[in-house]
Amino acid sequence: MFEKGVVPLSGDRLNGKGLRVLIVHTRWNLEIVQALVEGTRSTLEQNHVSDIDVVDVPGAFELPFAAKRLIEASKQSARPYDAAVCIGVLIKGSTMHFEYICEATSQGIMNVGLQTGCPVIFGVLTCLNDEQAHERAGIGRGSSKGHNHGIDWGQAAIEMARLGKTQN
Ligand code: INI
Repeated sequence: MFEKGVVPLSGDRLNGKGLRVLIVHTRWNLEIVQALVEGTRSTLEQNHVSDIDVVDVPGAFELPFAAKRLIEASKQSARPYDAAVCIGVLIKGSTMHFEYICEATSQGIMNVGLQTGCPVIFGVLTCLNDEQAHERAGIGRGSSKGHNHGIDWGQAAIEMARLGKTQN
């Protein structure tokens, strides 16, 4: 049977021991964003990542800039970040410029990863309405609470951080 979504990893590929991870999140749509940050953070912790920094910015448009600055600054320290997760929620209808922000944010986040060499996870929900956004953060108000995508982003951060480390 077809199962939608990513096939989860298990075993050592999900072992985050010794990794340092940055979470940058927006204050736009904060109730939903907080659930996603918690999903990401608890997944990292459950998989033995003990060094996690959490920084907030106003909106999704600011995520790439902040991630790039913080990743670059960490390279001057004894422990550079091994991965970053950018988290935000864009809801169509809340703004006329939804499409522009989605485009700029997704391209920006991809570029930060490629330019810095630090894997950056795209933790931005782009939703048609509030209901979809709540469900994708695991806080749906209908019969199903949905699935918290922060869990997937935490796992992706560990997988990609480990990939980065084995290539060096
Ligand atoms: N930022 C978001 O993170 N989510 C949104 O839904 C949103 N809407 O709807 O406008 C949003 N806008 C703000 C934008 O990201 C910037 O913070 C702002 O334009 C200042 O640069």
